[in-house]
Parts: sequence; C-alpha cells; structure tokens
Amino acid sequence: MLEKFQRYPLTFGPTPIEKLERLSRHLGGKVEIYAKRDDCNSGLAFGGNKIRKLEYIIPDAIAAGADTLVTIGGVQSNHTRQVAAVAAKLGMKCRLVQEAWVPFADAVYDRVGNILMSRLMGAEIELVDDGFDIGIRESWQRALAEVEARGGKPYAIPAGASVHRLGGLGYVGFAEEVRAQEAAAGIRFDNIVVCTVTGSTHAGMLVGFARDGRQRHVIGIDASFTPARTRAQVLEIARNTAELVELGQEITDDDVVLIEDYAHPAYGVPSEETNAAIRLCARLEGMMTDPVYEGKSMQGLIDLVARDHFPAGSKVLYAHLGGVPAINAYSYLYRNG
Ligand code: 5PA
Repeated sequence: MLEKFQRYPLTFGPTPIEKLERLSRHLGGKVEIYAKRDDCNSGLAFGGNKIRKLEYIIPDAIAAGADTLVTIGGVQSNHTRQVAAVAAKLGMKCRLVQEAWVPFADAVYDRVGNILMSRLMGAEIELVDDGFDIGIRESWQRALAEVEARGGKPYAIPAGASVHRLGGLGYVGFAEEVRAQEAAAGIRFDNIVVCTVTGSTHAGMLVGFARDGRQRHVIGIDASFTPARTRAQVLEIARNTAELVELGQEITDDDVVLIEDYAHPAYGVPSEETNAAIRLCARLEGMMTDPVYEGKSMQGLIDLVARDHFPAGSKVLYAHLGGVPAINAYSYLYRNG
C-alpha cells in the first residue's frame, strides 16, 4: 500500500513479535497475548512509534530544504525526543516546544528521561506553561515563525506527527508488516491493542488493517482523557490516509474503536490500576511500560482479558509503542517498586 511513498530508513527494520507466555498464563490461559516491539525499533535514542512515522515525513522535510525540525509535546514527550534524535542523525537543528500538559510535580520532572536526552542531543527547548491539547498550538506556530525570523528553514511537525499529511503512513506500514509476519508464522491475530492520544498510530493501523477487513479489530485504548477529541482526530487522519494510499474503501465512525475507561485520572497521570498493570507486566515478562501511554493500554488489555472481552482461543497483539524513558520522571511513585 506504500510503494509510491518515499521512506527514509530510521528503524532497524521489521520489529519482532514475541509471545507473552507468563502474562497469558497468569490471566487464565484462554487468550494468547503477543507483543510487537516497536519500543525496540531503532537505535535513535531508544526509538518508539514516532520514528516509524518520521520515516515517511523526513523525505518531505529534506525535499523542502529544511534545516530545523520544529515540534511540540508535553515536558516528558517521547515524540519530541524522537524528533530531536532524528534531527541529530540528519544533521539538522531541532526546536522543541514543551508544554505543561501533565499535572505532575515530581521535583525532577523537567530534568530527567525524555527531556534530558533531547537536551543532550542539542535540541533548543522552550518550556511553556500551557495545559494539554492535541490540536494545533499557538506556541508551536510562534516557534516556527521565530526560526524563520532568524533566517532558518523550519519544517513543521505537529504533536505526535499526527495531523501531518503523511503522519498516518508509518502505521499503515505496521499493519503490512504484521500481515507478512502472520503469513510467515502461520498465525492470525484476532485483535490488536494500541494506545491512542494524538491519533495517527491508531489511524494508520485502521487503514492498514482495513485491507483485510480487520479495522474494527484494532482496539484503541484512550490515554488522552479527552476521548471525543482523540476519536475525531483518529477518524479524520484515517480518512485522509485512506485517500492518500488509495484504499478504495471509506473509513467510517464505527470503524474507530476507542475505549475510554483507562485514561483516568488525567493525561500523563497513572491510576493505581495503571501502576498495577505496569508492575505485573514488568514482573512476569521483564517488559517495561510507562505511566503515560503503554501502562494504560496494558491496563486495558489486562482488564479486557479478565472481563472475557476476547473469546477463548483469541490471539491478541499488543502494540508496544515505546515511552519507557518517561518513567524516570515518576521516580517517587515507584520508589518502592
Ligand atoms: C504515544 C504518543 P499517538 O499520539 O499516535 O496516538 O500515539 C500515542 C502514544 N505510546 C502511544 C507512546 C509511547 C507515545 O509516546 N506520544 C505523544 C508524545 O508527545 O510523546 C504524542 C503524544
């Protein structure tokens, strides 16, 4: 589906799929749980889902003659860290706007984890005291204008690389990759579980899996805590992406499956249940998840299995999208493990 698009390689290649044997057994053994390890997809500053998206965006930035990648996220954004890494790798500059999206006051919140790495990789960082919003931000537009005013050539990457014309393509590729891996292993996943916030990861998967009629088998777990906004953005990106790849099929509102039950108490703040899921997965599988995104989708997966949402014998694929560096900013929560 992606042959006509240019891809700038930033990942190691197809990511592994592994069976989470002990977690599957712990949850009763009726459902087989697998993880696709996009958290291990690249050597660029720990990788993650944005690297996969950026592979299809960077050719456009290069063609535009840009010298500075400009993007936005929260203080512990994984996205901004991945953009900083890609800029370093390409020899471009990087300008990041990091807003106060998370009401969390660990003393070192703006010193460790993602933002520490972005600073080390040479990004110019501006901290802005505005709250969470996945839309187009005034602070980001100001940063773009500033780069231009200084004589630079900025390239605009929106939050999560999502509402970019090419933002959905990376995860169309994910679906194609899964299909090839399924064929090679002789298995087929009944459901795919994905954490959803700015929407292009979920949207790309919808389009990719629509090719074999599985779009409603992609279960988005909302971690934005503004699910109406996120849902609308997933649909919009999926529709645009479907057109771009000439899917030949309309993506409808009913195709967007987004479960809202696990994002509380706020974006970026884990509940007790989220923390329990993070600990369970760490202790049974040695697989780390974070309190902002993947811990919430893991919590959702565990809860859905416990509630018999999936028929016995189902094979469920958990898309691990990265995000673990942020855990350092939550050190007080995990001081006793
Ligand atoms: C993020 C996003 P989407 O934004 O494409 O819906 O992906 C959600 C998601 N898992 C899932 C991890 C580890 C993520 O980092 N992160 C954002 C960031 O600024 O880091 C875009 C919000």
